[in-house]
Amino acid sequence: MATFPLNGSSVSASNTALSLNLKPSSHQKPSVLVPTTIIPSRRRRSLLPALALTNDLGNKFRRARVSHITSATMAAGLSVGEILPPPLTSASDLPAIFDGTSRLYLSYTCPYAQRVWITRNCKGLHEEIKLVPLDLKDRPSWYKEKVYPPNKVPALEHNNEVIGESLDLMKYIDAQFHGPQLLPQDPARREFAEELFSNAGSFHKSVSSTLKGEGDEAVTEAAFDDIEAALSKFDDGPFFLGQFSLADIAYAPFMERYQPVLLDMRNYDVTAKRPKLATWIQEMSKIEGYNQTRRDPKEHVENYNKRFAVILFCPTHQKLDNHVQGETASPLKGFEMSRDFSPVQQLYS
Ligand SMILES: N[C@@H](CCC(=O)N[C@@H](CS)C(=O)NCC(=O)O)C(=O)O
Repeated sequence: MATFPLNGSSVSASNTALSLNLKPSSHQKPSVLVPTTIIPSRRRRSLLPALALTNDLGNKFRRARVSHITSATMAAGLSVGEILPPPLTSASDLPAIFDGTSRLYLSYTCPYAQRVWITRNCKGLHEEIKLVPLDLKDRPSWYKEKVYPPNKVPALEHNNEVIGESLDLMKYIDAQFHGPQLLPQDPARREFAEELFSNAGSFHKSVSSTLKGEGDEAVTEAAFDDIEAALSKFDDGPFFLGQFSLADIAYAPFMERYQPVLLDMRNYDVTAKRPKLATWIQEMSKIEGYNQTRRDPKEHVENYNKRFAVILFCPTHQKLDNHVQGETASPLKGFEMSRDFSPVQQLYS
């Protein structure tokens, strides 16, 4: 079994991020959704400040050509770039709640919210479900008081109710709204989808415990081996259920983070000796409804490094001094400045 080397040779990146260069769909209103092709890239940068799409890596996501389009991506708005609203803060007013508008309360950086956002995009519901992003670090008090008492994202306001929990919301949106069905009818595939949904939490726990330095690395190895095995179950397509489905959406935000973070922090390539996973990552990068939500892998790496810096020995970089413990800003500042992202960058060049 392969290990997580703390030092060692560079990891070969077997996948390349691609994205789409397709024609805008006709049903969207230009006031909200603007074809990316008509926005000069500099202007786009100023329009989309919160997104990874503002940087060079992000722009690469938009440029490549697609070779395989699922029915879901066909309805997903394709190259139409949505102008994302800025996150609401404690200074922002409560939206006109229960006025008949369907609203998805989310954070652009939350992987759970990202699941629901991808579902909305892949069903082509950009007009029907309005995005209401929150700044989780400076959350408006009305969110807990008037919108969603658990005070978490995602939450969906629909039919005079507000409901939460990402896996439930994905299924709810798929069942209640129009657009391509993102779960197949076949009972065996549906059953397997449920199995994958219930295993998603333990997959996340296994990997994050390794990243925190708490868990046995073999557990994380086994978790990725399980993913490889799951991707082998149906051979009529590269996705978990053969064709693209909610099962892929449930895992994509986590894989988006774990692939670059494990590569950077542990010099561990999740796709090595896992050809199905390598292909899955590549095929996912062609799903425009997903790409619209995706963030820069460097940002994920920086975020995880900040979260885990006090407990981790980072193999490719200097060990942080003990005095970092209990502090945040100043010692980490120098650390961030010295980051070398070349292994992560290789994944996407
Ligand atoms: N089980 C929930 C988890 C949602 C969740 O933990 N969201 C985080 C952001 S990624 C959150 O809202 N945290 C705010 C808090 O806990 O105060 C789901 O799947 O929707």
